[in-house]
Amino acid sequence: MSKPLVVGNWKMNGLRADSTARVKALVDGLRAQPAAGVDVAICPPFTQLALVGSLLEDAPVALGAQDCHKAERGAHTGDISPEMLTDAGAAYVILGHSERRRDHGEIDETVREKVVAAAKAGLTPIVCIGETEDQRQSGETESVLGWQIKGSLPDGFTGVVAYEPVWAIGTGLAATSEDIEATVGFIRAELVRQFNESGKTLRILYGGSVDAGNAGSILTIPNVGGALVGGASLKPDAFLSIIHAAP
Ligand code: G2H
Repeated sequence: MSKPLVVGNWKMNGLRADSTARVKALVDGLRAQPAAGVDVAICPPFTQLALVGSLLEDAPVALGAQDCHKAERGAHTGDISPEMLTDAGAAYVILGHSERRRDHGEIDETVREKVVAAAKAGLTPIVCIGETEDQRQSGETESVLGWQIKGSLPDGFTGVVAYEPVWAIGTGLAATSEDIEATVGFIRAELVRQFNESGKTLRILYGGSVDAGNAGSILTIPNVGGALVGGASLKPDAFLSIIHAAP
């Protein structure tokens, strides 16, 4: 099995000054207390990629982005291609986050096309799936996740899957360990059904109100291979605690 992966998703947060301070604190923290057994990445907004990338030089932290277009280049005003991300030093890209599905109407097919393009450019896609509160209440969690896996992940997928129950995002209310274990177990079974042998080793992250207090229990749940961290990744001390909580 690969190392646990802890990814900070800064979402739409980060100006030059606070990005610099945050990255410096993270890098200093990892120098003082290394986390060699954990893969760490941070995904700032597009405008901070170059700055953050330069601050991460020689640091054991990879750079990622929060979205990309499916096309390599061309007439797509306001968009960013996968190749532009690799050119900026990114190794990862988050795709299909529920906030993009909500704010930009992204559907599974769009996500799948972006995953193909990102992988072709050499990026590791982190594909987010998760049910809403209504879907959960009406007992549709497994069918929703099953459709998202089928629809968002292309043949030969080799990236990372992030299970983010929408009702747990930014609410301070993470799913319980029992719920995460059951749902991630279901996701693992679906990945094996879709990808056979390779589905057994794909990394599955949990995301949704991960913080310094709950990371230790979440990161040791079977089949959980790391965390996608939003709010707490903006606070270096909390993010470092999460990284160090990884088994
Ligand atoms: C879920 C997560 C990061 P937060 O979106 O992707 O955010 O940790 O703030 O719930």
